[in-house]
Amino acid sequence: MSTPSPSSAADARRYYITTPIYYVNDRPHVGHAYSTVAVDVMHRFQELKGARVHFLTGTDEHGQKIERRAQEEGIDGQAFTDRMAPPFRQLFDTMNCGYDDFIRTTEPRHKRQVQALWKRLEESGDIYLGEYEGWYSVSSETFFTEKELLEGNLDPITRKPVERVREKSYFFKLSKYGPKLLEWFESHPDFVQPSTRFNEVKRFVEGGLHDLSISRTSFRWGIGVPNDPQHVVYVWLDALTNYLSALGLLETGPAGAPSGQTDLAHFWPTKGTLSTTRAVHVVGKDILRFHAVYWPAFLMAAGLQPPHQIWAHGWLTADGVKMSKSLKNFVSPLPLVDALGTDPLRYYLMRDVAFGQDGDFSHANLVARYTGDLGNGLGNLLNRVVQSILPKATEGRIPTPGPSTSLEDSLVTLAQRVSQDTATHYHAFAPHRALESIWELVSAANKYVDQTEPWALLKSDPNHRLPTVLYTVLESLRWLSVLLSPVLPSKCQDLRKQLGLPPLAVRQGLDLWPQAWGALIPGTMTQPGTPLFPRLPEAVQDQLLGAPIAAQAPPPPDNHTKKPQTHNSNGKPMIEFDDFTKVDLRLGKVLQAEAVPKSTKLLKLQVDIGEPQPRQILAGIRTTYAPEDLIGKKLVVVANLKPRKLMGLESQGMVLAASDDDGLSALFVDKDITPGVSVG
Ligand code: ME8
Repeated sequence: MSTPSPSSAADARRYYITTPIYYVNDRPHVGHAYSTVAVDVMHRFQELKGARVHFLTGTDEHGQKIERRAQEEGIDGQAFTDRMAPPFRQLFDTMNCGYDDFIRTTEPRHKRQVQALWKRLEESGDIYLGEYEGWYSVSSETFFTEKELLEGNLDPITRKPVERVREKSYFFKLSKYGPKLLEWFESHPDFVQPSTRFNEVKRFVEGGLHDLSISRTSFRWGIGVPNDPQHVVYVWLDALTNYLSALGLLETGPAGAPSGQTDLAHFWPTKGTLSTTRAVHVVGKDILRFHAVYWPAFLMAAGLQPPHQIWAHGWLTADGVKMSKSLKNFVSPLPLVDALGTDPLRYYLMRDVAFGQDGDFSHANLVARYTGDLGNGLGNLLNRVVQSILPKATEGRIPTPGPSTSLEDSLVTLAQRVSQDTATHYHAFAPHRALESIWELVSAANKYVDQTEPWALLKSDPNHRLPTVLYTVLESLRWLSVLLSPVLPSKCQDLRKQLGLPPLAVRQGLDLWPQAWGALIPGTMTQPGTPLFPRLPEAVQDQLLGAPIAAQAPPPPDNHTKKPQTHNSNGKPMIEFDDFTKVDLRLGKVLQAEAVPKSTKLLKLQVDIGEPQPRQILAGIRTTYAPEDLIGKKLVVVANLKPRKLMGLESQGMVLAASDDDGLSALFVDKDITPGVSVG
């Protein structure tokens, strides 16, 4: 039997892991959940291995983008950000992300640190006053050179228009740090992951660095530059400093010496603690340059150690285009959590997209992973043994195993290999690989049940072979409850409870990773509960499968090169007149309307569009219209859309409606026009 082993010195280290801090210009979406869940997975893995972890996330609340949004709302920046920040925290709570700290850049603790960092950069002689003239993108709060822009002076990432700026500005002597950065890259070959991204960073620095404008004078919503209140600190210098502020690193003490400060300050590496302290920033690839070039240069100038690693993951995309607040082509995570639960969404995000690469979000894959991997794979394995057989075989107690055969031996060997592989993959920030590896064990254990047929042994050999078989499956499930816990934290607690095990209790210096077979104690009472992943009701499946991605968006930019404009400002592809005439838009009159049972959104309409029989059309407008409001109304119908099924009912067209966050409005016609006439 195995007992948890004290971890090696390397695992007993401090581990500081951060997400980006997110702009609060809009509501959070599944992309923000993605980064934060990924960091949560790594944090939970490191804790299982006995590390002392500090996990930081938060919100980026200054800058012109936020100021403009606040002005649109007619409120000041503080009131606006106070309203916009909580949904981010709530989303991360809903996603069960166990962050240790949530920092907001409007907090006094952060402002003090930004001003302290500024003073250090000034003391090192790396700041001078000048004038900036060039392009600025408010949507990504970034300065761009002319050649980086897309056709039509568009930001290469957000595709929003950039603005010409000319104003007094303080500059940071970034150009001076090119050689030092290249030296750092050379001596820290893992500084940026994945390595292909590291190559891009190196090429960028090798191409020569320009000094960086680090203050703005044309707006006010930011942190004042010490001793020059006309200027606010550039929002990226402000934002990056959050990683130090949360540790209180610059609170006191001379440059480069975190000593004498809070214990948290020891999470930032110094030359003396490199082997025991790791600081890792996980970011999306869109913001790698800020983290891998500007940030280490600022830190070097301030006499501080750069972080250990920057991990740049890929994007969740819709039709190949990054989901983003500015393009509004994103999926909202909360309805998915309502439909499936938190852990299945975490699983999908970590499994379906290779970490480091882009991946299209797919409702169909989400449902397939839930039903297949989770329900039929893991859930079924537990169910087959703990629910179905154990109560009959042992009255629910863990049996004492007898001698093993080659079938058990090979399952144990496989479990041991899977455990090692899984740890390697988590270590390497490859949660998709870790899960692939874990599912080798899920499948092998299910196959073992098929081969050993415990339900037959219950009759033929209940006292000899059956206990060994049941113990083997139960112990496999115990291993799975640890291996999977970084990704499925609450389902694994449930799984452990059903196995009669206590929750996993992480402790610094204690390695809980499964190593030796046989820790389940015979005689322990199991507690069969409800299935881990109950079958999805058909209505929920239909709703998920019919769910649209909020808006269509243009194809990805081709590495910042200029391309002819193929999309309009709404991200829609430009079409020929002939394409437009293919759509048969017709005036329809609503004859009957009724709610679709079990659907909160759908109404079933019978619409006269000038044909002998009315058309049955399902319209997702129930949240705004009662059926009786619609009878006799004339609206615009797409009459040549191929029929499709929603909630088991055929929809033979589509009703046009406009919607935003606050609701929707169907496109009614206000004159008495004959049903069936073309609209165009
Ligand atoms: O850039 N797929 O904030 P932001 C995957 N405030 N991840 C995505 C994503 C997608 N489609 N969309 C967003 C900022 N993200 C700055 C950061 S850090 C000091 C300052 C995630 O609100 C991803 O991590 O634009 C990306 O880097 C981050 O959100 C950008 O969030």
